[in-house]
Amino acid sequence: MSNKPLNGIKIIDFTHVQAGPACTQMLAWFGADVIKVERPGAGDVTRSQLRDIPDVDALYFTMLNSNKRSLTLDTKKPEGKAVLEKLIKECDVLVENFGPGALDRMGFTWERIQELNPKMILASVKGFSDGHHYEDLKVYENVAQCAGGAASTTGWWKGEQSGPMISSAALGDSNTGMHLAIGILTAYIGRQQTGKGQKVAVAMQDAVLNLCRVKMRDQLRLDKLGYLEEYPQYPHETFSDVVPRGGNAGGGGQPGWILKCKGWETDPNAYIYFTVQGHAWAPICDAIGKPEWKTDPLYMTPKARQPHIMDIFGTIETWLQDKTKFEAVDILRKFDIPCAPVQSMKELLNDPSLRASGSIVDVPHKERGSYVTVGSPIKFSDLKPEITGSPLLGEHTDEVLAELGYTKDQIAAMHTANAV
Ligand code: CAO
Repeated sequence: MSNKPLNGIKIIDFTHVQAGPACTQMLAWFGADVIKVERPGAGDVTRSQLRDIPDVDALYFTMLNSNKRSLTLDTKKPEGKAVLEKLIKECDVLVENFGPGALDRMGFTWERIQELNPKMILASVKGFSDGHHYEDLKVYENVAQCAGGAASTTGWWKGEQSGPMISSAALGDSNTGMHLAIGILTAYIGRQQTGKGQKVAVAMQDAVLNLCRVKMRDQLRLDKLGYLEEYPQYPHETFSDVVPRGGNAGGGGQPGWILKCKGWETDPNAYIYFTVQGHAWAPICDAIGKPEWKTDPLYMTPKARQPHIMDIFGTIETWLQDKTKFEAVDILRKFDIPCAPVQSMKELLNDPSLRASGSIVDVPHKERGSYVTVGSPIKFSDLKPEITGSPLLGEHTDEVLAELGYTKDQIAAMHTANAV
């Protein structure tokens, strides 16, 4: 394998489920040696969750753990603890996302870790930050979306479907992992200056809130003004004192909505997202065959359009009714209108551009043959991440123990201690 920028960085990957594994997987793609420490017998719970093939690692696991090595250790037993101690002495980073206090209960407090290796960077994901009044809570994705402000500001504000809504994007899990990766690399660069490690923590609530900062912006504006002019409630409905849910509204300075295209009656994704950029009004009128709107005072300015923006979207939908989402985008792109088809997972899986860019890749796997996964969304001019298959449970136990100096007999004894 060719040289990668993170070659030489050794990471103990004491993570499970999604938030931690997404972080360490990305660091592994960029060259770090990521050793996943797993409980003997079962390993990361995602190995067996939502399986599509009996007795084979689930896609939930394979898609979050590529490019890693797997070491099985019972870190509650003395033999396992001893190996973990050796690893801590030899590695640069320990990443974990256990429930609050689990690492301390195992005997690996921050003080102990520093004693073993003052250069160690300890990186943690928790639901809430240290000292937070909910710091003791265990947290999964949707819990974080609720705690971090995403759920209260997503969804419909009236009608049968109203109520807080969860996004399918992993704002709590993978997003927190990405924040943690930035923290780890920052601490690593810091260590080059100081020679010392440090503790890096990202709370899922904070990572969600960080992505919701424009909604906090809206709360502050609402507090001052009493209304939010870009929300669909404006100007015909009343605002309460909290940011309302805006359905599919643009959310920024330009109105937008999801519009039906040809076939929407049977295809759940026959829609496009359409954005009305203020300065692109003339091309929009030309594109949808309404040139007279360019000079009509009821349509000429964003302010004039806002009171009947939903009717304008209705007219655009009429224009769309004989066009598929792809045909529509092909027309609108010629007019420089920001828009996109609503893409299904099936369409994304088969998208030749995503394959060509490496954003979707096929990787070999010892038991599956191969599996499709989402590749690196970060592209470099001098680095092409090669995505390799996820490890089988304990696949690299002997190899890692040997690297730590264990003899064949000691490794055999470890297998006996690991036996469940
Ligand atoms: N050997 C022995 N014991 C091990 C082990 C190993 N190799 N690996 C883990 N364990 C033990 C831990 O020591 C801990 O034991 P105790 O609770 O007795 O101290 C236990 O396994 C793991 O506990 P947990 O609290 O992490 O696991 P859980 O399934 O009850 O909770 C989760 C899962 C995700 C809710 C919790 O880990 C959590 O809140 N993590 C922080 C936030 C987070 O990352 N959430 C997102 C997960 S991605 O969706």
